[in-house]
Order: sequence, then C-alpha cells, then structure tokens
Amino acid sequence: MTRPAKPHEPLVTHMYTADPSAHVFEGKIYIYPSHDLDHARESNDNGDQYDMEDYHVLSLDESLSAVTDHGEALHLRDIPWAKQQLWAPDAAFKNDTYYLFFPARDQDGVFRIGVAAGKSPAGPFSPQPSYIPGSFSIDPAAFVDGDDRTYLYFGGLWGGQLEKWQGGAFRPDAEGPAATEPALGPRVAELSDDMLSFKEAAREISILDEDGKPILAGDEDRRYFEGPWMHRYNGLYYLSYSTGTTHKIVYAVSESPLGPFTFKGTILTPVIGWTTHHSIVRFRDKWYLFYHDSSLSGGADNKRCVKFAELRYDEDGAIRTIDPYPG
Ligand code: FUB
Repeated sequence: MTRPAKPHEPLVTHMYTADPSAHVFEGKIYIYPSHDLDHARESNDNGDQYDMEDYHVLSLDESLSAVTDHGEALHLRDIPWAKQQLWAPDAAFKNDTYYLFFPARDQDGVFRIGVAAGKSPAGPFSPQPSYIPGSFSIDPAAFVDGDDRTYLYFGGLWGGQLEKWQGGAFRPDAEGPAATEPALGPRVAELSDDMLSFKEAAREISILDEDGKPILAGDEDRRYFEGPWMHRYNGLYYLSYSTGTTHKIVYAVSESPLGPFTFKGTILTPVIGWTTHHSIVRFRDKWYLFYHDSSLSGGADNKRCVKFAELRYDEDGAIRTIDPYPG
C-alpha cells in the first residue's frame, strides 16, 4: 500500500505506528516502527497499554512524497522466546544481511532484546531461537560506526525495567536512584561480527552537565528515560533520547561512541500523547527527524502515528529545536 507523505503529518493512517527508527538502505529511507493495535487499554506506568504483536516496515520514495507499507515483517507467534509486547525496534545492515533488533517480554515477563535476520530491508525477518544473551530492557538502537564496529544502545525506565537491572541481575522490586543521585544512563554493547551476540557485557553510559557533573535522577528535563539514538555529525557522536516524564527529545555529545556525553539541549518539544520517541537520519545531504505523536487517535497514548521533519544544525553543531506543530 502506497500513499502521499508530507512533513509533520502521519505517514500512514490505515494503522497506528510508533517509535520510528529510520535508516537509508538501497538508496531509500526505510522506517522500522512499532505497530500499535487499535484496542482499548487503561494506561499505567508499567506500559501494559503498549501490547503490540507484530512489525510492519515502511519506506519513503526518493522525493519523500510517498510512503509504502511493506506489510508484516515479523509476528510474535514466530518468536520462540517472546511472550508479549513487541516494543520499539531498530535495524542494521551487515554481512549482506538486514538485522531487526526488537524488545519483548520473555516467558518470565522480563524484557529482553531479540534479533531477526532477512535478505531485504522490508523483511520478512527470521528470529533467532533465543534473545541476545546478556540483553535486557527495551528500545534497541543499532549504530554502525565508520570503522564498521556496531554498537547496540538500549534501556528504558519504568515499564522498560532499566532500574531493575542495577548491579547486573534482575531485581523485580528495585527502584531507581534518589532524586539527588546520578540518573541511570542508557546501556551500550558492541555487537559481535555476526550481529547475534554482545562482544562483552553491556556498559552504562554517563551523561554529564556543562560542568562535567553527572545529570541527576531528579533533573527530569535532562535525565535519560528511554529511546536512545546515536548519530555522527562533523566528527562528534550525538546521543539523543526521550526524557519520559517531561516529554522531550534531547541530546548530548561526545568524542567517543561510548561517552561520557555532555548534555546540549532539546531537539523536539512535547507532542500530543505521553510517549515521545525518535530517530535521526541523513538522506541526500539533509538530515531528518522521525518521531511520533498521538494526534491520529485524538490523544490515545497507545495509538500513535509516525511523522518526520527536516532537522537543521547551527554552525557550531547545535541542533535547532523542532516544534512538532509549526504555524
Ligand atoms: O512503544 C512502546 C514504548 O513506548 C517504547 O518502547 C518506548 O520508547 C515508548 O515509545
């Protein structure tokens, strides 16, 4: 199915979509979103309302004026280890293969990250029999660096269970740090050459303020919540993410993909709906932000729609803040 596409408008309206991860593959922008289902669910902090069962892949034509839904690329029923909740995915290309990374709850209700592989960027993807050993939490974002190393960034608070993994083991009753303590950071692990496992245990990324001090857990305008994304611009690494409770997309920069990162500012102001989630991609010398809101459903948190907008930098490398509802 193909339909017209315009900046700041829902890319597709025949289904609800969220969490768009965009990449340029085979000369086009492919988008890997979550597929929100059209069912009524009470919203809670555990994210039970995000009860998704499959993934569709979208692509834009070269003029970014038409979008195609390539149909179902992976379904929960075909993933042996996963019980429920296919949340925000991402994709990467290596070894002449396309890899789809995705979080889901395992049979014990613990979020893990799986990988599925295919020969086309549009799928279908065949899942591995088990999740990536040592993976946990949600929102994987794959970043292939210039030296061909691939890093997987991930982690999300609350429903995403990141605070339950302090100390390396899952503790169901664990809570996050106190407001005056350093916030939890996203996790990163380098992927093995076959893209199916971590080369080493995931490490925590630190995000610092302008004075080099850790951003604190109570600093909800700047602290990491979920939805990490990595891109490189003018030789620097840009880590962007959602602030969750304050509903912004913000960013921090570093000279290394592993950090530490220094907080810089806001990329996207709050959208309609509770969650905000994004990706950033370069296409033909312009940069684009992909994001979602709940405008298509009139504000239902679990019925979202993906959109895109051009992203611009100032001369000093600062990203100009985007208003999701311009003029
Ligand atoms: O779509 C389910 C969850 O909502 C994602 O994993 C989070 O990033 C938030 O967008």
